[in-house]
Amino acid sequence: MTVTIAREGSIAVVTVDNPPVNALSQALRQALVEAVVELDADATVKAVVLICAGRTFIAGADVSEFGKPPRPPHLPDVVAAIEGAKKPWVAAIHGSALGGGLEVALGCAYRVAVSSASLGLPEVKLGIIPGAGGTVRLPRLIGAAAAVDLVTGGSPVGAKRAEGLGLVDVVIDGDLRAGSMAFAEGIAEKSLPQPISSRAVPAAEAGFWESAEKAVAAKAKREIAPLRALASIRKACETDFAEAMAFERETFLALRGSEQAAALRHVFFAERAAPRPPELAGITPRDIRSAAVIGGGTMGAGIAAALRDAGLPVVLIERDATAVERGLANVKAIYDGSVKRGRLTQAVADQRMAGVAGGDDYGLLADTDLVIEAVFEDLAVKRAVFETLSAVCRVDAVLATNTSYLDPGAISDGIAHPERFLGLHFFSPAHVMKLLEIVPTETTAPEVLAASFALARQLAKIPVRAGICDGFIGNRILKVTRAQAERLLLSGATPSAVDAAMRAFGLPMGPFEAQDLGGLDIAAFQRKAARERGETPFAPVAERLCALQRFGQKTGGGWYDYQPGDRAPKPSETVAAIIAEEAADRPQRAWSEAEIADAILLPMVNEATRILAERVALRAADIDLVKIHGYGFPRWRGGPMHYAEARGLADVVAVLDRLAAEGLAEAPSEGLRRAAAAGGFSALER
Ligand code: 3H9
Repeated sequence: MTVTIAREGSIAVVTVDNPPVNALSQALRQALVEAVVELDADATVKAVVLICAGRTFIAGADVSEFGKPPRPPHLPDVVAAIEGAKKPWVAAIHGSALGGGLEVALGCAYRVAVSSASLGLPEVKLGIIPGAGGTVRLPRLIGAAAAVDLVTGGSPVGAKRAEGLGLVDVVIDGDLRAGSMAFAEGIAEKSLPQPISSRAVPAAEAGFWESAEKAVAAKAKREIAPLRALASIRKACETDFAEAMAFERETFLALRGSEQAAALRHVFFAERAAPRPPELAGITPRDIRSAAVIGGGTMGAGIAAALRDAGLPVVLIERDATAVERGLANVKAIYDGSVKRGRLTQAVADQRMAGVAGGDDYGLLADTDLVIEAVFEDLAVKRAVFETLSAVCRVDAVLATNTSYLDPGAISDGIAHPERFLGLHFFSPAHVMKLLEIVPTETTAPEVLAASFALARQLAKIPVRAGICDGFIGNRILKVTRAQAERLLLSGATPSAVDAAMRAFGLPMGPFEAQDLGGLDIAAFQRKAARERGETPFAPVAERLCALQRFGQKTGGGWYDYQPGDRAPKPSETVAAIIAEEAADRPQRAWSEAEIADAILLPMVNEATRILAERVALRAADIDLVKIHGYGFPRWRGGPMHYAEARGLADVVAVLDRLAAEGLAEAPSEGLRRAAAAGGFSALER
């Protein structure tokens, strides 16, 4: 970390250089306070420009320090020192001024920014609230309503919008350093503006806080930080500066130590680590500048849209001209939807669509860098596709299958140059869902694997490496979720009770509602394949529902009944009767919500631990990312593995032992017992 001070005439330039993102470590905080003292004492200096080296302005407090006791100088004091400086400080912003970075900028007398910069207070996304005056100074600068939006939502705004809000004084065109120096010279002789801390608090309209509270609560669901942030802004608008600062700091410190903040921090670092697995360090990825998708169904069209959104030209291959047309129409429907929802302008949608070429001739792929197959889940069909691809594509093209259950090794068996092949498992809808399971085979070359991680970054997806097994990481755990949900039905719980318990835990939907939405036929198809492999999947009730053609919402009934045109699930007498028959000779018991959640989640953790012990997943945090980004596991719970560790693995083992004794779950695996004895899953991450 370095903070350097240069003097150019009467302007001092303080440059912060603390890679990678100029986070406010203790050393940086100290250096900033020292810079204020030094420049206050220098009579030749009339104004100060605070600028950052590297890719961004100060991106916030150093999140890695959050688990430790705070060390002085504390950030509120640093901001107060800058605000109290005798010379005007000008924050010169490029990249992102986030969290503590924006709070430092709010301590400055002025803020200027390049147009590509963004500014925000994302603390709620980390389960905390701003802790250095963000909730107190911001409403004084831009008003209560705008402050509430910015702080409780946590999303940054661009420089232009920030200028409109009064958060940025000037947007600089061209070179930031030169532009901010010129700005500083312009204000150097003026008297200091009134510090934000001593400006009047804005008055809110009658009923403002009540309606804000309703809106924030509805959006935050079970996350605690957004409402606490709102309370802190309200305090700032209703009391004096010092009292509001004390309230903010107290709330910040309390939340910093909360379970939700620990979980969200865990996810924050897991997400940032995901695109750069250490085992691929130093490997140069193959270049991917063009792509093709085989199959224009829902999945293929979604993948094509995802690739286009990342700027790659795409060729969509289908069997014949009619299928090509249908495939292109599927992609177009995605873009039409984006325009309708206001996510894209018509012009951008047209431009994206124009970059998708359709065809039924594999010869179009002779020079394509990446081909992703998304045809029907049938081994013979997929093998035939790759036989053709291996003949027509360049030997260094990356060839990928989007299979979700088949063995990628079997799909690629016999192709020429198998080192270019791997599995890329997208989740539906592929242009929306963040997760990408990357599944190398035994022969996949490291630079092909690296190319897939680079691709994920380009697609703004979260990549997780998965080993080959039935369902890879996510769907293998999903099978356990569903089996446990059925076990509960046979021992006294109802579909509604199970779904309600999982929603209460924080999932957006329970397992039965989710199956009704997605369709029961897909899982039935997979169970059939499993039985053909000699396995005995457990789904006695689901099998009977499928035999009655109750495939879910699309057939007007599944685990629930549905009235035509109404997606609201109604408990079904047919289903209740089937459950009663299947449960006839099993012991029945009452289930509380917490017990239901345990009976589903802890067996999922048990399976996930096997996945880790077998090296199908390399890190416990990867499994958390899979469940959060592919299956709606609540982010603020940190994922199933973090949840289990935070709860205590010894307790997880004890509950599983009890469930196993009642025949309601499998016993804890040897790996889980080992992790519990060692105090964490890192014991299994060799
Ligand atoms: C806060 O400020 C609280 C205050 O109100 C109160 C204080 C009292 N700390 O994302 P990238 C690392 S809360 C530590 O890939 P990009 C990251 O782990 C904070 N490390 O880069 C990664 O490390 P590695 C509010 C951080 O260019 C590397 O930087 N601020 C932090 O795609 C590159 O990250 C935020 O929440 C941090 N704050 O995106 C900002 N931030 O190379 C969070 C990043 O070892 N950060 N790292 O894997 C971001 O949104 C993005 O990192 C940013 C750059 C947009 C800045």
